[in-house]
Amino acid sequence: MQVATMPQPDSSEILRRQYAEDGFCHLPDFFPLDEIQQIYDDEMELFAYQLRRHGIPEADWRDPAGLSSNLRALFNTDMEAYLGAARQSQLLPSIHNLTTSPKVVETLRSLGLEAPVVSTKPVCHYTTEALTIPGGYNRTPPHQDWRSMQGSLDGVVLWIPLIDIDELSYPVEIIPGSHKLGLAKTVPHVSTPMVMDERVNNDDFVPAYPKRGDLVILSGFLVHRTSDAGDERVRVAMSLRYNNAAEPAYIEHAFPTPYTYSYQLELLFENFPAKNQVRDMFSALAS
Ligand SMILES: O=C(O)CCC(=O)C(=O)O
Ligand SMILES: [Fe+2]
Repeated sequence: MQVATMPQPDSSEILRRQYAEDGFCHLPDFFPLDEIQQIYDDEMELFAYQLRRHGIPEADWRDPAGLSSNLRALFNTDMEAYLGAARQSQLLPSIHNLTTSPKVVETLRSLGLEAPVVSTKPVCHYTTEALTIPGGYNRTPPHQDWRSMQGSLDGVVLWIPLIDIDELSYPVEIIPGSHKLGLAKTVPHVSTPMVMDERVNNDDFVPAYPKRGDLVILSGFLVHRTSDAGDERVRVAMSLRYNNAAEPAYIEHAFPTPYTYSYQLELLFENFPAKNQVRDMFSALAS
């Protein structure tokens, strides 16, 4: 006798429904560890170039204490150099490869982003109290990323730890289901507009503890923040943002963006580069 069975949803359908319900998902072991390690090493190499320039002894950056002492040493010696290295890390090919990797793009599609497009540059996070820029903020207050992205309604943030996250590594805290609030009310904050809305309670935040290789996906509307719970170790993570070019409201608004990108017309350093510097560089290349 034939038994009628309901068609079973496949795993990407289950994921999509879960994501639609919760506003986030945590995908364990999503990335090969060597890809994550490569990104981590590439980032640390940038800080190392600046440490070497200053003659600061380098510690082993794969050791949490070494990582912390390298970054703090540079931060305390030359904040411009620290910020330059941190900024430069946004432009690493290894990060851009991961941003556009087929598995990531496929996963975005499975969450309903029919035509995924990158919203803005990746953001690299180096989080610990000692690396707070004076007058700045090293963590994020409760916020929704859609307010800064202002792209498609189904825009997402991928949050990717480069180290294992535990209770004391400034975990990201989220409010499951808060994406359904839509755009929440905010007040100004030095870091990013802070959600201050009667529908959002402090007690509703829950921390996420993804490990290296895991992927956490957040709806642009999910309310989240950085936990205060951290120690002297540096928490290294990055976030990637995407929109869906096929989303009707985004099309209707002609693919707007709040991000501005421009450049300064004046030379940054007077008399640089001198003629011989360019010639010497190419001579060295030819030798
Ligand atoms: O890394 C964090 O603590 C928060 C990052 C975040 O909210 C973001 O990148 O949008
Ligand atoms: Fe965020």
